Amino acid sequence: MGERSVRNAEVRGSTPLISTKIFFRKLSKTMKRISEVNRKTKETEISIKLNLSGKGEHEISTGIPFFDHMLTLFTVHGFFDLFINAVGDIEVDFHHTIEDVGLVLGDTLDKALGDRNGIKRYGHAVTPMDDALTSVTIDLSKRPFFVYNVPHATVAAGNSFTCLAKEFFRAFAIRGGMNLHINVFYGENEHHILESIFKAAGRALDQACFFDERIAGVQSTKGTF
Ligand SMILES: [Mn+2]
Repeated sequence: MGERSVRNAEVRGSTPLISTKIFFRKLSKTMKRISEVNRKTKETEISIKLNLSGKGEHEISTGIPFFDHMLTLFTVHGFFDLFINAVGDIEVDFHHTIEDVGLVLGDTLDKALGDRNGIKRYGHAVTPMDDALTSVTIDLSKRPFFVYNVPHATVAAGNSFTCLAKEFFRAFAIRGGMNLHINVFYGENEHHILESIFKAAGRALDQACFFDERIAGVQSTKGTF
């Protein structure tokens, strides 16, 4: 039943087959949740577009190939569509660019989520990658908190990235208004550990952003986040 027939039914004074409130709740489940944020500082210039109801399509360029690889895993396993163009002072080191992508992605997420009505709010995923096993738990409560329990890898990735990933996720959690717990149970290869983290993060966030038709308003006994 379309919006017009709902309206027509109301105009005619008859009882519509579907209430306007329910109709708009149904509409909100199918509409695209898209946002765009651009940010320029003396250290980085970043442009991000995000569609939370996507298909895993991506175009990611940060100037840091390993980071692009991780963000691609996050996008594909979270079924987001993500466009990132980041130009940063990577001649200094990767820190500014990685942290700032986290900040802007957090802002983009917050914007795409809007009032956060009707979403499950919580998401949890446990994801293996060869020798590594990671759990990521998310609460999109607008109460930012960040826990990062990641063991020191004995086999490092090309450039050690575990500390930089921490900066990315901390910035993402704070600006995205989420409680984010990353717990790596075990793993020895840093590349595998990080893959399991980014995949689990995508899967957990997909779950937390998912609409549940039983939820009216926000999923909180307070009635607000
Ligand atoms: Mn890989």
